Amino acid sequence: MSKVWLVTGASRGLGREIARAALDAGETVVATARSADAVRDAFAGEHHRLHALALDITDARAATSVAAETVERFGAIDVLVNNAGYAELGFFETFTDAAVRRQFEVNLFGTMNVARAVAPHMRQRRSGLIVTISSVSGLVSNGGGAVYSASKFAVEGWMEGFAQELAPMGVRSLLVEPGMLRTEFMDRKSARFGSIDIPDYAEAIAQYRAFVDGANGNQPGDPKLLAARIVALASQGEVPSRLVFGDDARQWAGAKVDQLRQEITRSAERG
Ligand code: NJP
Repeated sequence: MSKVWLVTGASRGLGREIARAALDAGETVVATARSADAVRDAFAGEHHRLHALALDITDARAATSVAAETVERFGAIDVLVNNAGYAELGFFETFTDAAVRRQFEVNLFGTMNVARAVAPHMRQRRSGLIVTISSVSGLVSNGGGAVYSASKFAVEGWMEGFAQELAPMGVRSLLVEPGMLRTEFMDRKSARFGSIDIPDYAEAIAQYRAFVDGANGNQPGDPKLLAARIVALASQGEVPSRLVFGDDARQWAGAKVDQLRQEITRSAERG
């Protein structure tokens, strides 16, 4: 029987590919973004099992009504894909406090809003899967990515614990940590840059922006492949708790684990 998927951030990028892959697998998909028209345009009459709804994830009430409307119309939410997000890129001191808060408002609190709206329904049914699109930047932080990483580390910390709370009630969790994916994530349409000029950082920031502009459109990760992996995993009885996707992500995450392990050992030696 067809399952019901609720996907956030489905107007483009990874969310759109996940929605497409689920539709191609025969599922019913409620695809959301801030504008329902943007979602409809992205799929342009492709599927009768696609239902586009407007959802700005920073609006907790809207998240609750989208979850309720989905359950009322389709009887269930089997899979939630908490995907919507964006990046504040640049050096920490170049961000206003408002920009840092906006990053958390979307990536952390927005993602929590949607989970909070859907989890009661899944608990009640003792069934469901929450897929959270985090990032390898939720495991590793680098200069230029401190603010984005802070939001994704927070997502990791929250979801790692919340998953344990949900597991006894039959609700499963998959945290996804992709490396760099060919989406519009690094495009000026999605990414934002720090706005405060600090001469000490000027040269490093110029290099960082050149890196971002050069990487935009040339990222190694294929969002279609990741979408297919997620849809395949969702149909399995046993879902892993994490999916680190891409050679770049596995390298960075592996190096971080090695470094942590060394530091833990050295900490013990120091007494
Ligand atoms: O980015 P992009 P991705 N409320 O810019 C939506 C993570 N990730 O697909 O409302 C609701 O092509 C926006 O919709 P719209 C990343 O952190 C990526 O790459 O129309 N929706 C659009 O559909 C994020 O969590 C990479 O503007 C909101 C979508 O989000 C996820 O992957 C690497 C919204 C963004 O599409 C998808 O990003 C990585 C809001 N307030 C993790 N704000 C990567 N691409 O390299 C934005 O490790 N959206």
